[in-house]
Amino acid sequence: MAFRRYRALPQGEVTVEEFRAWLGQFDADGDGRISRDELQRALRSLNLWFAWWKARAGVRAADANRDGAVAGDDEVATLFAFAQRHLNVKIAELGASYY
Ligand SMILES: [Ca+2]
Repeated sequence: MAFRRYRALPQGEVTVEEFRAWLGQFDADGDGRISRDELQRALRSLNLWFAWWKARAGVRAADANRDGAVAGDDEVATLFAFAQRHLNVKIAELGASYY
């Protein structure tokens, strides 16, 4: 995939809905799941360092059913929490239930 332009995350605080919408554009094969490769592309678009490592860590943290991808509301919510802790994404309205 060459120089496709991705929508950036909104500036300032990000809600889980915004995060999910942003993440969805990296679902290259459209299967509704974010694989490690797809997450890596997402993190690269944020100009994050160590995108490969962070994608691996993010999927590992969020992939509750161990199918190798982030899928479903619960796993996206966990990834969202991971992004807040490790990727310096500012998160709005993060409920205690995500922990
Ligand atoms: Ca996918």
